[in-house]
Amino acid sequence: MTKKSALQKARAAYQPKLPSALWGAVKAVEGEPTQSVADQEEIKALFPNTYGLPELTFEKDPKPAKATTPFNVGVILSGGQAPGGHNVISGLFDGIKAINKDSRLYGFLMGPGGLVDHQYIELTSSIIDEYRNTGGFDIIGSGRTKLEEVEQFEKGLEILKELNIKALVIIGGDDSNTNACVLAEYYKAHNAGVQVIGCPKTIDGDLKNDMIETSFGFDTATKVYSEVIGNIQRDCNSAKKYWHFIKLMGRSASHIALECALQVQPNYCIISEEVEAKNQTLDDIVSGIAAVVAKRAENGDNFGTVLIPEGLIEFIPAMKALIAELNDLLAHTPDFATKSEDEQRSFVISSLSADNAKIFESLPVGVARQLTLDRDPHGNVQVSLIETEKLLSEMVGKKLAEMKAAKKYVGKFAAQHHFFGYEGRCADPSNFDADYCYALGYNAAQLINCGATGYMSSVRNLTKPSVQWVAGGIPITMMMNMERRNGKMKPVIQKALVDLNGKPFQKFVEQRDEWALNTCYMYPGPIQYFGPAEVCDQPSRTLYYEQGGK
Ligand code: FBP
Repeated sequence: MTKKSALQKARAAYQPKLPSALWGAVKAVEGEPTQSVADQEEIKALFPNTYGLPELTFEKDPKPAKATTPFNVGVILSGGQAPGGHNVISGLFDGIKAINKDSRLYGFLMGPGGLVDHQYIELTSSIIDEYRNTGGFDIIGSGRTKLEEVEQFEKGLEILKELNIKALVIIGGDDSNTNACVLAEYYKAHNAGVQVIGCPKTIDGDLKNDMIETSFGFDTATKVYSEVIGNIQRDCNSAKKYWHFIKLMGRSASHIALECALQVQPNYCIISEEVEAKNQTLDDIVSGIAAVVAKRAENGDNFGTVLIPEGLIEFIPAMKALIAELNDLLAHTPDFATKSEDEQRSFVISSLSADNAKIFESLPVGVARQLTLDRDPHGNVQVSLIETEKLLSEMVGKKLAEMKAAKKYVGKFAAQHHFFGYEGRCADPSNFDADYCYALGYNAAQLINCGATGYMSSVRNLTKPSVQWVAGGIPITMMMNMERRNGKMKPVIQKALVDLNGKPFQKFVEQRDEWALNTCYMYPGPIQYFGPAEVCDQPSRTLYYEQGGK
C-alpha cells in the first residue's frame, strides 16, 4: 500500500452528501416521452428500442418492496480523466450494496477495451475505500477504445454473461455516452438482458443540457487552472515584463476558458464560439490581441495575460473548412502515416481544394503538420497537440513589429507560454465534484434497479445545497443529432458549446474591456476542502450564472 499524505488521510474520511430523495428506498416517477434534439426521424429509426423513453425522477418510496435479490454490475471509465470518477464508482458501489448487500461490482480495465478483451477486477470494499474522494481514474484505468462494432458488442456480452452482470455503467463524455446508447440499443434489440447506463464526465463542460446541468470534473479542473493562472497573474503584475499566453484544455467548446476568465479576470480571453459567430480570421484574432497590448503599453503596462481555448483553431471558419476536408482526406488515406513528412505535406497540398491548400500552405509548417497528426478514435483532431499559444504570440509579435514601424506602438513585448490541461484532470475532487459524482453513481444504481437502459444518470438543481438536488435519469437519445464523423453521417450526442446569449458569456462581455486596459486580476487560490461553505462549496461561476446568480 502506498503511503498517504496528511490531506489524503483527512480527505478519505469525507462523507459525500446525497440528495435527500436518495436517502432510502426510491420510486421512479415517469415524465413525458422525449424526443431527440434534432434529426428526430433518423435517430428514431436508428434507435427503435431506446428512442422516445420518458424522463425519470426519483422520489422517496413510502412502501418499498421488502425482498430484493442481489445483482452484479460492471463499470467502465472512458476517455480523458476528470476529477471525481472514483466517487462515481464508490457511489455506485454503495448504491448497489444499499439495494442488496450481496450485489457485486466489476470494473473493466483501461476503458471500453477492457470489456472487449475481458480484462476486469472485482471492486471490493477494501479497494473502494482506498479511492474514496481521490482524483484520477487509476482504480481501473481509462481508455479511448470506441465501442461501435457488433463484434465488440458480442465479445463484451460473453464476459457480461459469464460474470452474470445485469447492467453496465459507462462513465464518459459525449462520444462515450453515444457509444453507451448504441450498446444499450443493441443489447435491448437482441434481448441480451444487459442494461446500459451512462454518466456525464468531462472537464470540458460540453456535455450538458436542461437535465444534465454540468458534466463532472469541470468544477475541480477549472478551479485548479484558475489557481495557477491567478498565480501567474501575481507574478506578471510583480515583474511587469511578460505577456503570458495560456492555452486551456477543452477540445471543442470554450467553457473552461470562459469559466477561468470569470474567476481570474485576465486582460484577454478568446472565446472560440464568438470567433465563429463573427466569422473572424486568424488575422482578426491577432489584431485584437495586438491592439490590447498596444493600448496597455501606452499606460506603461508591458505585461498581461491572454487565455486561449484549446479548440480555437477548429472554430476559425476558414480553418474549420480546412480541417473538415483534411478529416475526410485522412479517413480515406489509410497509408498516410507511412509517408515521410515531406511526402505528407505535398500529398495534402495537392489533394486539397485550392482554397484550403492555400490556407494550409500559409500556416507555419509545424502547425500545418500538427493538423495532419493522427485523429483520436472518434475522428477528432487532437487539438491538445496544436501549439496555438505559440502560434498566436508569434503572430502578435510580428503584428506589433509592423505597428512599431508605423509608429502605432511604443512598448516592449516578451511572451511566456503555458498549456494547462493535464494538471487539473486528476486533482482531488472539490466538495462540489465529490458530492455530485457520488450522487451520480448512487443514482445510477437506482436506475439499474428500476430496469432502465439507454439512460444517463441525471442529478440537477446543483446550485442548491446537495440535499435538495433532484435525482433521476434522462434518455440518451434525447441529446442526439446526426453529424459527419470520419467521413460518414453518424448519430452522436450534440455538444453544448458556449451560448453567446447565455449569462456566463454576457457577464464576461460586460467586464472584458475594463479587464483589458486596467489590471483587475483576481487570485482564487487553491481549492479548499475544509472550512466555511463560501470558501469550500461554491459551484463554478458558469453554473452560478446559468442558474440565475447575479
Ligand atoms: P473527454 O472528452 O474524454 O473527457 O476528454 C477531454 C480532454 O481532456 C480534452 O480536453 C482534451 O483535448 C483531450 O481530452 C486530451 O486527450 P488525451 O487525454 O487523450 O491526451
